[in-house]
Amino acid sequence: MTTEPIALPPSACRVKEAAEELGLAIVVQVMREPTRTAEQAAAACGCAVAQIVKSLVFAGEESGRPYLLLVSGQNRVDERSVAAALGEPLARLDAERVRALTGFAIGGIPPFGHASPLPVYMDQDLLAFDSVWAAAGTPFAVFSVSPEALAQAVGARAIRVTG
Ligand code: 5CA
Repeated sequence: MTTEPIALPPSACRVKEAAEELGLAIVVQVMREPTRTAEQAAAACGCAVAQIVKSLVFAGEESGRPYLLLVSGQNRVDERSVAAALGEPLARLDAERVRALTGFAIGGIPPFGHASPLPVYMDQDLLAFDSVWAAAGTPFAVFSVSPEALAQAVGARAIRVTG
């Protein structure tokens, strides 16, 4: 039996390095089962769907500015609540635009380490947990983190995303 550590895929490695730069201590785990959706990630991590962090990229309808929303896996974004918190309505972006802004493909988008810095807002429901799980750059890679530590590291403002 080999005891050699298995190298992280490049996208997951970028997330690990970005965490180090932020001073956030995380262990990136590559799962055997896909973690592409919140439901899959919860099953693979053995946690509640609500403990999964969805990293969703939107653009302001008026400003065109991109925003990153960190949303609890069981919550749907209520556009009116979020518009009230951000001061403008949001529009969804297509997968290519999301990839260009973040440097990652949908299903593995991490909450930091993006190609361009994005203003970050965190679903306040995530703060109810001691730990949450987020994607680490690929649809098989995840890490756990305290939601407070994550919010602090990325400078996230807590908002209500549900109606
Ligand atoms: N790895 C999992 C758990 S962390 C994950 O990344 N989940 S996620 O919810 O953050 O990523 C999938 C999300 O991408 C979906 O909830 C959906 O809102 C969004 N999405 C899926 N397809 C598209 C698309 N074509 N364009 C834009 N957004 C999309």
